[in-house]
Amino acid sequence: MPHDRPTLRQFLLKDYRTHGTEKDLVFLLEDIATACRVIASRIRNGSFAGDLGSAGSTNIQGETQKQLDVIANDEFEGHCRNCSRVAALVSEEVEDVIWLKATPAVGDYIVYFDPLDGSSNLDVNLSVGSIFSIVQLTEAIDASDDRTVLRRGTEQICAGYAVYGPAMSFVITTGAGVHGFTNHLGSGEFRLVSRDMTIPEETDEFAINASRHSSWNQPIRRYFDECVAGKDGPRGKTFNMRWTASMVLDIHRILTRGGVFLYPDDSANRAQGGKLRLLYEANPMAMLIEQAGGRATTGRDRILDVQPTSSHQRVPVIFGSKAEVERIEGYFEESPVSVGAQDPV
Ligand code: P6P
Repeated sequence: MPHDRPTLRQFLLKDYRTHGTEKDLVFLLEDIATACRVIASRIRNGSFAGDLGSAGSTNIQGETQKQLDVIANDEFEGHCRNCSRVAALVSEEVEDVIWLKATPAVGDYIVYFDPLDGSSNLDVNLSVGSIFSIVQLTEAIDASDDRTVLRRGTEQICAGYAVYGPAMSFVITTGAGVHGFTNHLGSGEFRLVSRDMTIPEETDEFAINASRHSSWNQPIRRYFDECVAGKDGPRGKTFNMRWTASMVLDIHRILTRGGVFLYPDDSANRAQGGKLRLLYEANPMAMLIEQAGGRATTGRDRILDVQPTSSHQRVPVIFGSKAEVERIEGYFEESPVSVGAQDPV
């Protein structure tokens, strides 16, 4: 029993005393952690409960929803409703903003979440995750106007994710570093295992879906081609590649040992702005990456500075080890192509 390691509540209450994290936020994070534990159990028992496979519906993204996408969404929504300070929810799986209060007040929270990231891995028993972040209102807002949830990533006060893997991880930041917890099966508690997770500035490991090479723009193709050219190429060293088809897992690896994750816009997704969604995928991960000493960019702009224009807006993402991301940003600066525009032929 890892009794010498603080539980999530003990850690957050200490955070409350030292960094002024509000008790309502502590209890909301505990509710989100509980939702993740329930989701983990539904995944592990999915085969027996008939929870695997398609829900027979499509989400706003035009993606076929898995039953567990819907189950995970309902768990997040249900647990966030326990907190009287949550004014609104923005979910990958729900087209409209879910308003929980008719008159949101200063100090209330907006919770953004991707309840099940990488769900295409479920049917083949590969790991998946959940992503969330929280904004606190500094002014009263109009609950009849969905545009009031369109907040820059710099407004997030908290971000985190769960990994449903061989062990269950729960990683969070409240703006004072990134801290990792593991679910202890015996007690059911999340206990601290990684304090102040830090991304090494250099790396020789990248994550990208290389099958999309022919549709990337020039800066991305240049970066990838130089990496795979190995020690005889311009980088003068050998690189390793990973691709898990679940961003949460790739980011957890990067927070643990460094690396760079790229999901650039390409000729197939450029009209939509890219693949990954800004509010509940890119922004939470960007906060975590920066809090751990890494960089998070679209190629030309800091992710956290992007002003959202719609709830399900997509952006190109490049996350990870500072020196590697800066190199890629340099390639964009040297290239006439702008993010979102077609490569010059
Ligand atoms: P592809 C999962 O659907 C996701 O949104 C990310 O978690 C993941 O990195 C990416 O899409 C995988 O995309 O094109 O490789 O299936």
